[in-house]
Amino acid sequence: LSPRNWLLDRASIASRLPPLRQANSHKGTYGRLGILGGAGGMIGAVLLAGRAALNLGAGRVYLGLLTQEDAPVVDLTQPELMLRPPSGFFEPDFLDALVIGPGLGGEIAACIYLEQALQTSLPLVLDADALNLIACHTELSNAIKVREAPAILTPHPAEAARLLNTTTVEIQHNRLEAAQTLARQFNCIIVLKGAGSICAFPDGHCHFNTSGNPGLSTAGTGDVLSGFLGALLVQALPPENTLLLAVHLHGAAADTLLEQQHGPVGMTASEIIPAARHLLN
Ligand code: NPW
Ligand code: AMP
Ligand code: MG
Repeated sequence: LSPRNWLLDRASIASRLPPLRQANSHKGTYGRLGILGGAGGMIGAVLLAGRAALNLGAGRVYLGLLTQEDAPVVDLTQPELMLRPPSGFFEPDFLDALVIGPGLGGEIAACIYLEQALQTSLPLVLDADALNLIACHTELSNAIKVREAPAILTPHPAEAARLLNTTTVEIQHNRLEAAQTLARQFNCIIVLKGAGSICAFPDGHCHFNTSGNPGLSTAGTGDVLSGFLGALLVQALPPENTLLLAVHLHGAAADTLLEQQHGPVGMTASEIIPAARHLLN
């Protein structure tokens, strides 16, 4: 650790929490989030992100699914979520922030929506297949670099390897350097996920997360993190605070489950959501 690199622990998030809710607030006070992804076979990724966003306090959450066939029109377990055609997400003034990538896939429609997302002035969370598309298309990576609005990129080690044109093993051997390179290269905020996630900023400073456990090593936990990030962005938390709070809370929720239940085996992404809500309130 150097003076520019800090541990991200419980004490460091205390000053980064969103303000307490005002008695006369309404859903409009807490923002409108769009989440775009969910190609065939990966609809669950968007549903998890959407449920995560609602439970961390987003005022309204809209889900845009890429899948054409047999697409659900409502989430019967979480009917508060609004499922809409993704094209409507780009109407002027419809959203306050956009998460794009969970289960997005790599089809041409995914590429077109990502290009549109990068052209907006919305704060963005770029996750999963959005990162894989950016790794493959120079025009998309250039579009990020020239954006002025904030973007948070959330690669796991394999996604980081694709972005940096290297291997997962190399990333894991040089995690700090990889996170810093990505932040500088894209001029964006980065979380390089995995045990001890590293949050890196374009000016070179980093935070090492201390929460979390191997119970999180299960499908969908990254999708939940992207929903947490989106929820905090639409509640107007500054992007740096959004990243640090969401990353720490996500791991801390898993730690609470580990303490309260029988161990890490069989922990699910869905269970992280109410545990994080409980910690935030
Ligand atoms: P290995 O196996 O070690 O070589 P992919 P994905 C590596 C959606 N989902 N440390 C590891 O590589 C996502 O949103 C949908 C080291 C692993 O095999 C995406 O859109 C779900 N290595 C899409 O699926 C739930 C690590 O990465 C490889 C690592 C594909 O995303 C699941 C996998 O990466 C999923 O979220 C670590 N900490 N973490 C749903 N319910 O709809 C990862 N790796 O090939 O990018 O696949 O992450 O599953
Ligand atoms: P993804 O691979 O996109 O589903 O994201 C997985 C999430 O779980 C990330 O937030 C990781 O940091 C977290 N995670 C996975 N495995 C571990 C682990 N062994 N310890 C701590 N966090 C983990
Ligand atoms: Mg993921």
